[in-house]
Amino acid sequence: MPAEHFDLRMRLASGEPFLFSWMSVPSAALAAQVARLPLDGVCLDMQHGMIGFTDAAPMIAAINAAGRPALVRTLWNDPAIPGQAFDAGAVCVIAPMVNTRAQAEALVRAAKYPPMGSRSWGGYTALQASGLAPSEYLREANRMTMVFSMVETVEALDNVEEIAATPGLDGLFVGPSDLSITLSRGAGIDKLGKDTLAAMAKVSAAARRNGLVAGAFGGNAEVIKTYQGLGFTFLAAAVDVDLLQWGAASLLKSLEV
Ligand code: 3PY
Ligand code: MG
Repeated sequence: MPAEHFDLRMRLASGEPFLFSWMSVPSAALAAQVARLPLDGVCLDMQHGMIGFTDAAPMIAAINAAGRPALVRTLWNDPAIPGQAFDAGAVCVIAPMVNTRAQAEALVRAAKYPPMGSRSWGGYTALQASGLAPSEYLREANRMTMVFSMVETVEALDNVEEIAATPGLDGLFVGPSDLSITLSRGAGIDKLGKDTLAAMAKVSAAARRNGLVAGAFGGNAEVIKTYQGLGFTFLAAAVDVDLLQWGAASLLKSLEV
């Protein structure tokens, strides 16, 4: 049996909300703290955060040491990256800007061992983090490790049924900022706008129809609650720098007389 925090699929199968922090700061010391917050996991943002792979590897180790699932939002839908993240001990990859069925198939190929895909062997750190012997890891990896394709453009929205039916894909993850930017043809970011929410309802329904996990970037309580109302269960709850700012603001507020 893998270590409990390593079996994200089992945890998500309960259908209970999974709320995770979103890190942008490249620090293993901070990751160790963030992993101990009362949230369900930690995602490293390697697209818009300042985190490169040499930063991510010790951060993933710190998150695993705290007994939480480590997730990675990759820089791009590059076939080299999912295997590298999983080898380092992450259990979930969220790939940005996946717009077509062919791109979703390429993502799954990169993330899974044969016969589902073409991931290459070498997960030394993943063996320690999971507590599995090599043969057990090879047997369990395609089930344990999860891969989400981001739906964050009008093109992806138009193709969402085909993308959601991609064999081996585990979930859809909405990037509401980019989605609202493309829906409005660059006019603005509106994570709670009517068009954004209608688009997100379509994504949630496609996920449900295809047995996928419905995920999205939330970022604050109002957005999280609204997205939960649309059926999203796997939600980025808050960014590390926002948590610090909110903490300071709440301290000052409680000092007011
Ligand atoms: C988006 O909202 O576009 C995202 O990628 C979340 O960070
Ligand atoms: Mg985005």
